[in-house]
Amino acid sequence: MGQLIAKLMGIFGNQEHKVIIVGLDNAGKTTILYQFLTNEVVHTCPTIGSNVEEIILRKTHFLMWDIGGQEALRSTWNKYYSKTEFIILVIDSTDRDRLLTTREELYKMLAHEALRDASVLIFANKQDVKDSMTTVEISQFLTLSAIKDHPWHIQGCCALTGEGFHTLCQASVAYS
Ligand code: G3D
Ligand code: MG
Repeated sequence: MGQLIAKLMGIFGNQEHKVIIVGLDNAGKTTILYQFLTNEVVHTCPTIGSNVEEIILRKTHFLMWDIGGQEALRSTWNKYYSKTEFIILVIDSTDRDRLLTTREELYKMLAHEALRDASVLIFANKQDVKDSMTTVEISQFLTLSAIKDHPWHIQGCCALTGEGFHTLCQASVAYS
C-alpha cells in the first residue's frame, strides 16, 4: 500500500479533516463508504440529483456526491471543495462507455484552485465482474502518470466483498 493510503488513514485523529467521495452514479460510492467505515455490506439508495451526503466519522467529514451530467449544479459544488485533503474517485470498472466522462470530471476537479493541495485516491471498483477494466487500463485511459501536481494512487476493489480494502480497514484499526 502506498504512502498516500497511510496518509489517508492517518487523518482519523483530533483535527477536522475533509474527504470528498465522487464518481458517476452507480459507481459504488455509497457501498464503498460503508464498507470502508464499517466493514459491512449495507443496502444503498441511489444518490438523487445534486444530493450531497455528509457522513462524519470522528472529526473527518466525508462529503459524497455524483459527478457528471449536472452542469447547471456545478457551481454549487465549489463550496464543498475548500479545505479538501482527499478526493476519493470511485469508478465502475465495467462502465467503459462513461470512463471519458469520469476523465473529464477528474481533470476539471484537479484544475480547481480549492483542490490544489488535495491527494487523489482512485478506486477501480467492481473488479469482481468478468471483463471489468483493469487498473492498468483505467490508469492509461485517465493518463494518471501525467498528474504531477497531486499525489495519486489507484486501487482495484470490490465493494461488495471488501476485496482491495482489507489493508485499508486494517490500517484504520491500527490508527484508531
Ligand atoms: P453510487 O453510490 O455510486 O451511486 P452504489 O453506487 O453504492 O449505490 O452502488 C450501485 C450498484 O452497484 C449497487 O447495486 C451496488 O450493490 C453495486 N456495486 C457496488 N460495488 C460493487 C462491486 O464491487 N461489485 C459489484 N458486482 N457490484 C457493486 P444495486 O443492484 O443495489 O443497484
Ligand atoms: Mg450513492
